[in-house]
Amino acid sequence: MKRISFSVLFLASVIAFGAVATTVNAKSSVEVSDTKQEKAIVIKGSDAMQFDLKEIKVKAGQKIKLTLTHSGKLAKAAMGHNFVLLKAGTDVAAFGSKAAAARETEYIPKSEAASIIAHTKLVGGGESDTITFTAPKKGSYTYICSFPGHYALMKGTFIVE
Ligand SMILES: [Cu+2]
Repeated sequence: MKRISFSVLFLASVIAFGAVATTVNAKSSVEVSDTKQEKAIVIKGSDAMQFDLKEIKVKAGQKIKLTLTHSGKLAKAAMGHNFVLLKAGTDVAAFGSKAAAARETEYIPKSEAASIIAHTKLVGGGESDTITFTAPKKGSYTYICSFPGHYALMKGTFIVE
């Protein structure tokens, strides 16, 4: 009698465990297919030293295809723009001054590579550049244009949900 009730209990727990495992599997597969969807973003930089987007929202782990377009007419040397996504906790002012001195690498300072998640190349009027990268973990990140003097105005928040 004792033996029978034990095996019934065992069987019940196997069924219960199986149900939990199925639920977990179903949920993670939904999340995976969600983040696998590539997100296309187009951001514009103007001759008035402005980005048209002040905020970009994506999901953690999502594949991002970002295009920066210079909607103006001014040359790269006078009004160049790039898109630089910085790691959380980066001192934007300190990064900006290092970037301003990195003219030979189009204002992407090699010494600060560890602070950069992704960046486009520098573009002039009418040009564009597209990059792909994977969204970092949940959080709030800052993106800037690192052309000298631009980050004060050309700055936005990259929100990962
Ligand atoms: Cu700029």
